[in-house]
Amino acid sequence: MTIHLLDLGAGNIRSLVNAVESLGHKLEWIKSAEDIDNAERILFPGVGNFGHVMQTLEKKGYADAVRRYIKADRPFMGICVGLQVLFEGSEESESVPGLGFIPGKAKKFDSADKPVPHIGWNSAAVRSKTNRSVYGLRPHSKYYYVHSYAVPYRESEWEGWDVATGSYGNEQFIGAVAKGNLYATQFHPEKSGVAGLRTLKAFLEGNGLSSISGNATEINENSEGGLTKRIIACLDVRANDAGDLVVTKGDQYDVREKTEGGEVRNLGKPVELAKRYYQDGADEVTFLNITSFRDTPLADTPMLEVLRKTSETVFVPLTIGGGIRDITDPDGTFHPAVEVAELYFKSGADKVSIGSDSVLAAEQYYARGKKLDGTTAIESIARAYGVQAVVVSVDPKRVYVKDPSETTHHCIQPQDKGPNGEEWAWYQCTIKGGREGRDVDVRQLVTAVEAMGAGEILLNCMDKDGTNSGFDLALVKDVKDAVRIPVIASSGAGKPEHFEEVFNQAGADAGLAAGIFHRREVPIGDVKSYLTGKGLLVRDEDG
Ligand code: 1PR
Repeated sequence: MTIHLLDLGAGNIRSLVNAVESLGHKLEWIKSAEDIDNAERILFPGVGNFGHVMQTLEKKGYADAVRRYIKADRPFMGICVGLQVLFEGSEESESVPGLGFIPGKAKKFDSADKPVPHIGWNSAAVRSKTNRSVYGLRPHSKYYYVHSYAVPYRESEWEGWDVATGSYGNEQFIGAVAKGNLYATQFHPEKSGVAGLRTLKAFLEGNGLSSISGNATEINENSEGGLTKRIIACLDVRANDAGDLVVTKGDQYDVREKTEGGEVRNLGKPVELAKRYYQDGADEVTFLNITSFRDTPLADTPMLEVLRKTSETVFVPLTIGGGIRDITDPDGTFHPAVEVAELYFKSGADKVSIGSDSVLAAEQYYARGKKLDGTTAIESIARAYGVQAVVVSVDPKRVYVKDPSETTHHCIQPQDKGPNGEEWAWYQCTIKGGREGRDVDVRQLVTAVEAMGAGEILLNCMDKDGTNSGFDLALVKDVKDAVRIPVIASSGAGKPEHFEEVFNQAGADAGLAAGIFHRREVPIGDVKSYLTGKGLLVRDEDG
């Protein structure tokens, strides 16, 4: 059967298209209201702002056709904002009514006790008391969410609907909702691994609501809610001396072998390794193009092809870093950062990670007296694609001091003392892959980029990178205390215990590693089972 895609052109739908095709279905794009009237099965991935999505539906003349289609109980699946528009409205756009098929309204998560947006793997546990399976949703499965607004769950309001919920802090929200042939998920099935593909398949094949044997109460109430800690596999990618794109890995950012000739270490092919990590249970895959400061025409950037290929088989979020900034091609063609990012999103990336450019932007922010000017890569990309799509990658190096009074920079006490027994250090931000230190400390950087609208911090530490000696707990904790956005701890992971430390002692939201996964020293599954044994919530490998 042909599936019709209602795409309003607002973001990365390559992954959804790939997911549907991987399940053996053909997709066609809706181009007119008539296409909606004639469709047999519609997928609606709403992306971006609620008001904008509703207004675009109206402007294109689709809203009435969608209303007719849903009223006739024909198969329709909304995703993310595509779920929210089925409700009466959203706090995000107070003056714009939703389609109104489901009672209730989306509200912004309360950020007093937790980071907003809510990013990561959470439950969609079915609440209804009936004995049936709802689109293959399983109580212990985890699904990938990225959103700031959600419909709060109130038991009394759901008569006649099958509802699945997640919980975030002390808020319970709608993760999925179904009635007849109408199904909608707040999470992204195309980014939710095996569990996501299972629910998508149920919709595509018309197996939404079916009776199951067994005890419904047990299924409904035994699920663990809440956001999981994420385990991220990171692939540093560059061309080796023969010109082939390889995954490499440095020790304190030096990626060349210590032997004579010093070749670039080659740990595998990017697309193959990403697929392996997906199958092993990585919650996200990050690619860093580590020699992006070299000039290449934008369209020839080999990472675009890596992303296109990877997104065909990897159904968890993909982040791409390296070279996200304003670019001028060797022939003089100028590309603003938002255009560079767009090319990556269209190739399958869910987030872009900005390193060097964010340090330079922070310098200017302080030079202007902490004023935003709206022109930075972070601001322009966050405006166009949402804050959740913008990660800032930090490459700090310790500068040891005997006493904090020796510097105006923010100092902390790392676990390791300096070469002369110093107990304090400030963390200097670097650019160009650690090649150049700037007069900005990590505290200054992360607070500035949070103000600019970064959605997440990827916190490396050059002193720890490749050492297998554990994350820099003091640094991670210090950054967690300074910002509200999620922090991914990176650099130094050597064993599962290190992840537990960084989650429990430093409060990291995600742990990222490279070397131990590339060298097959510690499988991702071992990290997760260790964390489960310690009572931390993680996503199971089988989804
Ligand atoms: O500055 O926006 O063009 O982005 C360049 C990106 O490339 C930055 O995110 C920067 O971190 C990264 N990068 C540049 N040079 C290197 C290098 O290694 N020579 N890699 C580099 C950064 C650090 C992590 C690594 C963790 C975990 N590598 O990505 O994966 O430290 O490693 P471990 O688990 O083995 O300890 P821009």
